Amino acid sequence: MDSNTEGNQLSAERSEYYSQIQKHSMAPLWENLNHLLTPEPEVKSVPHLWDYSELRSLLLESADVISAAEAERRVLMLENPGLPGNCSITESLYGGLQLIMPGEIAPAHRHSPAALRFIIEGSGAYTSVNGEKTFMEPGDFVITPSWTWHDHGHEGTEPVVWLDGLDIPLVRVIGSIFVEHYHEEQFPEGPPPGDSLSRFGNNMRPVGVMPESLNSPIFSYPYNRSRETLDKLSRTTELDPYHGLKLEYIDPTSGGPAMPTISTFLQLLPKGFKSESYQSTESLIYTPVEGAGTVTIGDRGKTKTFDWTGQDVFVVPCWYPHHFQTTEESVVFCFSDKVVQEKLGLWRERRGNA
Ligand code: 1HN
Repeated sequence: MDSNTEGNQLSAERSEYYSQIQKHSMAPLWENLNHLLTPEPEVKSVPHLWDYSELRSLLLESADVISAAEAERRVLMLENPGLPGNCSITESLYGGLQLIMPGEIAPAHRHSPAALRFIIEGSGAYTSVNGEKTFMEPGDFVITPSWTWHDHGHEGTEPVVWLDGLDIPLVRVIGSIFVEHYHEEQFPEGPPPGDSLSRFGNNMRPVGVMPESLNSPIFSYPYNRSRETLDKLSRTTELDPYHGLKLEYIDPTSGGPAMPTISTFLQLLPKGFKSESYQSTESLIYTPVEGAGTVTIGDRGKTKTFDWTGQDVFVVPCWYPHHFQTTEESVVFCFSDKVVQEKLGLWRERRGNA
């Protein structure tokens, strides 16, 4: 018997054995070890950009297809091309563009996954979280913590669009998904708009009040405040070669991230800035607010460069080296699963190509 025949016999024997053990819901680790443990992360999601100027009219058309009330939430999900059918923009996070038209109401419900909103266009719409309304303007960052009642409404005159980010894929893998519908269309009105921001958003807090949840009690971070901060700091702060001027949204009562499962950032990249190559294990979803530039994502030979401008959305998956180059002064929002990875001791970064 030559060695080849011997090999074939061996593999026939093995596959017979594998089908025997499969009947008992068992599988050989030795056939899987190499793809289970890779020297570096290998994720299915791929770098991708959604060009808002290209998809805006399709998004607005969804208002003719279905009402917000019928849809419950009228959202076009942004599905990563590497994860089709998964309702995921990256391995751990969900992204979608939500449209609300004047006069519409998206009815009250609550769920265990947490949500963030980043406003893309329009004004006059609000979201209510446990009865407190927040009117939303482009560039505002708004949080809907896990298991809080929320509904959306629109008292203005133009379409309003925001980017939804949820930790659904992460919560789903754990299994802890719950949803409940409120018995009326809207949750009863509670504190006046802006109440939480006055209470906790001015570096003070009411005496005797201890934070009750893992979430920031400020659930709206208005763009005008964040933008002004970036503007002031950019005059006095040395730029980070990898991040430009990057600020994290925090919970003022703890100093930690604003949400327990999603990290959120706003970043200024001056005109003509070229960042150094950077990679980290967090999967990032970006949406520029102002300005324009490019992002180059990937390794040797397999790089992709995307042109971006305000309102686009793009993804940098886990462990992809990337760098930015701007043609205008730019402000960019991004969110990721960094906070989860840090809590689990899994987050890593690599600066430069070393
Ligand atoms: C949801 O409740 C909202 O409340 C948006 O606006 C997107 C995606 C999946 C599941 C629930 C919202 C959602 C969602």
